[in-house]
Amino acid sequence: MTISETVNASARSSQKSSGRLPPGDVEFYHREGYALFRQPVFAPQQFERLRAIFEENLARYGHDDLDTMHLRDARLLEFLLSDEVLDLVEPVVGPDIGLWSSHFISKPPRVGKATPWHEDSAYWNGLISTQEGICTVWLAMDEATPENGCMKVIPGSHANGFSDYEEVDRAGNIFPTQIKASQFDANRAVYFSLQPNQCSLHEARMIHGADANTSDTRRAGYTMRYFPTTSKVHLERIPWPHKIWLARGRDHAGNRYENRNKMTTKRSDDETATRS
Ligand SMILES: O=C(O)CCC(=O)C(=O)O
Repeated sequence: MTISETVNASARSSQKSSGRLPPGDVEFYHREGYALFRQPVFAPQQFERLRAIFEENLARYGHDDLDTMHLRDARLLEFLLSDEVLDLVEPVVGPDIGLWSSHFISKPPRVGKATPWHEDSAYWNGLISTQEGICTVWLAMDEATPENGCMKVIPGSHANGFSDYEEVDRAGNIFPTQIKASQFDANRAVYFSLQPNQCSLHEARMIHGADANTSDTRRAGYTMRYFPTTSKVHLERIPWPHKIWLARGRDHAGNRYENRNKMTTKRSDDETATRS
């Protein structure tokens, strides 16, 4: 284990599981690499506001250009930095949380491409000091089913994070590569059917993907991604313009956050923590 992995592990083991995930689900997440939250994440009106922002951006940019939308539309930060989401993330990431990224992944009816089997960690290799502890909240914007291409995962596959990949047909897939079939047993896949405003959480090293949308209904999800701030984000190595936010707690790794000087932590409710 590297030093930063050790710090991450100890941050997690000392955390309270007082958030929105029951302790059993937290333990399941660490063992299997994912958790399902089949309750409304946001209050109905708040979710409708998020959906309206999503529809506006979809109409403006199209299905294929919705990555890191919060860098273009600051209204999304209300949701990405909300207690509703961070209270789900804290029990698995720990008390000190950074906002790593976000992406609306929208698959239109009938023509939506597949998300090939992959590990997020393989795509982020070298951009952050460790992939351990990074968590994605996948919020269903539409109902997600096996027919319209809901998320699918291989339980317990988050030990490695760097499988062998091969090229895949770009026309039918949203990424250019997939994990070689010999590396895992696809028959063990678990499909995440979700209602709108419910979510799943998965660990960055988890093997996961989604089938093409062969149904008559759209499948859109909002991926909200978080890292433990014991990890160092190498912004200078990220080959696209990127920014990170301190979402909760404090930094341990000398990261440069967009909101570094204006963070109010939830834990110290009345206290505004000014950071230099
Ligand atoms: O929504 C999808 O199709 C895939 C999502 C995904 O790969 C992720 O959240 O990391």
